[in-house]
Amino acid sequence: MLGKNIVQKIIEKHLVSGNMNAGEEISIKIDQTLTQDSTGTMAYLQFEAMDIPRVKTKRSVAYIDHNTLQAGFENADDHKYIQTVAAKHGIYFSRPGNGICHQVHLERFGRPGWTLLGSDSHTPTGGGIGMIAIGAGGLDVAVAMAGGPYYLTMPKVCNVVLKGKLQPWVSAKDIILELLRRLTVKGGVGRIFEYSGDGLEHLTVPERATITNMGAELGATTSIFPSDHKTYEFMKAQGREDEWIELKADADAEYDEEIVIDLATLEPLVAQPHSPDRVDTVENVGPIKVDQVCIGSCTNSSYMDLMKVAQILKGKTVHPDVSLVISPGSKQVNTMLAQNGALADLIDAGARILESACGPCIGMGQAPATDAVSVRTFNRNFYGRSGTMSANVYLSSPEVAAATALEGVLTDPRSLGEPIEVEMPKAFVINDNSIIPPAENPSEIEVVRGPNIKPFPINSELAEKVGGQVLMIMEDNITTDHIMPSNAKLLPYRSNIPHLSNFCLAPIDPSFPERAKNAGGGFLVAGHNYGQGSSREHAALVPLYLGIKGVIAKSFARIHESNFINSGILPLVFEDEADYDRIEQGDELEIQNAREQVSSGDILVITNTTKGYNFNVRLGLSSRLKEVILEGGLLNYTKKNA
Ligand code: MIC
Ligand code: SF4
Repeated sequence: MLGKNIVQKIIEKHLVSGNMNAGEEISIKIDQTLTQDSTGTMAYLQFEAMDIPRVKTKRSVAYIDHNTLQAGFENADDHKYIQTVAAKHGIYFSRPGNGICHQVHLERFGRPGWTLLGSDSHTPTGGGIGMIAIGAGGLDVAVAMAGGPYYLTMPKVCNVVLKGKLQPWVSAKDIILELLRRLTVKGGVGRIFEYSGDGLEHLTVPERATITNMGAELGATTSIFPSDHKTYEFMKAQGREDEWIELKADADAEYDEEIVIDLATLEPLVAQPHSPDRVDTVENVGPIKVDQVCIGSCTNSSYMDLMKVAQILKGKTVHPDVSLVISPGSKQVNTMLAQNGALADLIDAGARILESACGPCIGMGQAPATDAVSVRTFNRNFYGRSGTMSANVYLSSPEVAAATALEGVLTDPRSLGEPIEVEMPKAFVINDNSIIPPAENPSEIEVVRGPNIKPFPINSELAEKVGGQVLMIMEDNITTDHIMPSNAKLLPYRSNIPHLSNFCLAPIDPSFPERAKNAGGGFLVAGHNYGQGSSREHAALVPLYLGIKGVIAKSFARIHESNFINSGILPLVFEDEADYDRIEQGDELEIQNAREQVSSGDILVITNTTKGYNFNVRLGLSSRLKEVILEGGLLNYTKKNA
């Protein structure tokens, strides 16, 4: 009997169906769920539609962290809805101001060896504490809350061996940027990254979480670290040592792949506009002039990160041409910075302190000036995401960001001299008074639905003949920020699909929504990795609302593809990539006998009736997923099989 790696150990314990062979469909039991407010309203509307009185998970938490700019009534309406629906159905509610879901979950709820499903693509942050933590669409999370298993394709497990120790001023962010440099934003698709090696000895849980967080940018299913004495130290400092278990790979564990990183050779890195994998050393990119520096987000807003920043800024002044904004990751981080005086150091240096929330990371405020350069400790620098189309966003470690804020140009922190040391606190300040437990008498709770909460579209069963026009042809790596942009003006409408539909794919072609409406829907065509980035199912629900029947691409990003299936939209892959070059916008396509073609095999024939030729596409789904497609989506399927 061969030894097991950590991924196999946890999945085996949670396996509901299938075999753990890479590429096969499995389903696993989910211990915990998390939602945040921008995907949460939809997830809870879907949960309500299932008619289950109380969640069946061990712990479900609803966070408010995205929509905290309340420029109108919309966001506050959503908060009220989520708070009341949570109270009624057995869900813990993390109030606005308590922090970013992934940071708070790591501090207060994450447990080694458990599974977590979250309606946010950075849920893998929990891998830093030894969880199998996966991002999914809201409907999948709703099903998990209802006690259903989570279905996924068993990924390959890649062993990432971290050797040695980082040099001073090089940090965890540089490790994950190095992986992005090597593997690109598609390099992790179909994989889980499991970390090992003597380098782990020098990485605390929050640093490990920075790495697992940004594994999402590799397209990975998730990433995970062992649970060792460093994990114990962190959990003890969080007053949760009784929840710790040891978790390590067997000495003879096998992996599908291996990558080795010699930590001592890494240098401070940055990802250049507009993709997290356009990585180079700070030194090579050079001292470009910077207008804005943002420190925070679920990637780098921990106590340790901000203490480093405070030490760098202490007694100095932010460069006059730079706007420095800082959003601490949680109430715990904020309180501790305030108590030990570091907050005063940040304010004194000229930093603008924002509330503990996603903020500028999702374009909720702090949009940079025209043509500005913004250096951010965040995880995504997709085109337009900052809220300013002409801005150029770079991603870096907190050390690079702080040094840059002082100098006004992109700065290698090694130029600051003597390295700084920040110790993990022996005890974090614990006060969970912003986490409201569910109601003891749920029947007394009335769920509050403001006028911003509109019904969501539900597909009907797949038709015999599926036809329509090619409405748009797109290149590789289109993100969900292109498909369904999020910014301070749009994010408040996450419960309002009709309103959002006016902005679908607008960053690529502003005329798209109107063209789609006039044509009564149709098909989209795309290159590789279509739909990378966010888990937002709005990037599927809005196209559904616009009548999109199928998307034909060279390949899809994992979460986006399942959001399509859950909505009953066909995610079709070109059998021969040369066919991508033959199609033109405006061509009429037709799938004859669609139901039979979907049921009977993996290859479907599409006729281009404008040009008069047939081509093949692949719909390589399990028989269960084919049923979901035939029924017109997961909700219909779940109801039918309940
Ligand atoms: C993001 O980072 O893009 C978000 C906003 O957190 C999304 C969720 C969303 O679109 O609401 C994500 O990563 O899943
Ligand atoms: Fe929030 Fe940004 Fe993290 Fe998404 S990536 S959860 S928007 S902080």
